[in-house]
This record gives sequence, C-alpha cells and structure tokens, in this order.
Amino acid sequence: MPRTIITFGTFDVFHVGHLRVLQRAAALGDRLVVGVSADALNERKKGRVPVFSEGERLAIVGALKVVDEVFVEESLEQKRDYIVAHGADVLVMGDDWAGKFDEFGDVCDVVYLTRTPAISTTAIIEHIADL
Ligand code: C2G
Repeated sequence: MPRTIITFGTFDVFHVGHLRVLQRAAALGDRLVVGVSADALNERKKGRVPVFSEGERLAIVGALKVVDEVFVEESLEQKRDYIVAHGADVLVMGDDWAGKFDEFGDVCDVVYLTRTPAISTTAIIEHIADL
C-alpha cells in the first residue's frame, strides 16, 4: 500500500523553508497531499490577507515535483476530516506546531519537522518593506 503524507500551511511568499519542509515530508512516504490555507482562514488566523491569493498559492505548491495533490484548507477544525478523506497515513507539520495535533494520533502518525532557521514570510515582507 502506498504511504500517503498530508501537511497544511499558508505557504505565502513561497520560500526555501517551505520547500524544505515539503521535500522532507514527501521523503516520509509515496504521495504528498498539501492543504493550502484559504485566504479567509488566514485572515481569521493571522489577521491579515496573504500577499499571494489562495489560487496563486495553490498553483505554486501544486506545481512542485514533490507534491502530488493540493486542496484548499477552509477551516482548522476540519483537520481530522481532511486526514481521513485523503487517506493520510502520516500528518506532518513544522515544529512551530509541536504537540498541537497529537489528538490525530488515533487516525495517523503525527510527525513534527524542525523549521528551517532564519527565514519566514514575515521577515521577507519586512525586508522588502525596508528596501
Ligand atoms: N516552515 C518551515 N521553516 C520555515 C518557515 C515555515 O519549516 N522557516 C514550515 C512551517 O512549519 C509549516 C510550513 O512551512 O509546516 C508552512 O508554513 P506557514 O505557511 O507559516 O503555515 P501556517 O500558516 O503555520 O499554516 O492548519 C495549519 C495551518 O494551515 C498552518
């Protein structure tokens, strides 16, 4: 049976930290499915609209060779449904979420990967704003 990995994120202003977490997630199985946060979810969660729209973010993430399927993550509360609907064997998240998704351990393995240091969407936005 192929091993399906699922992960979630906004992936706004796509950068190498995003790439590395997706590459490492893909390496844990045979098929990588990515839930890309909806614009509305991001606004509720972070209080700002992403720089790139959900359509653009889906197109970028979906074009990566390590990604097999993308879908829009409409709500954080539906995580269990998304995991089950996509037949995921492993949920992967960056360790900024460490411990937060352990409750899904009854339907899949839950793995937290170390974030790539010294890079973030917020830092890039601030850097560009300061140019
Ligand atoms: N990431 C990373 N290293 C960085 C920055 C981000 O490994 N330097 C990882 C995060 O840990 C996450 C993924 O890249 O696993 C996407 O990051 P964000 O777009 O910031 O995702 P977030 O807004 O936290 O959305 O349902 C959960 C949310 O959708 C997660």
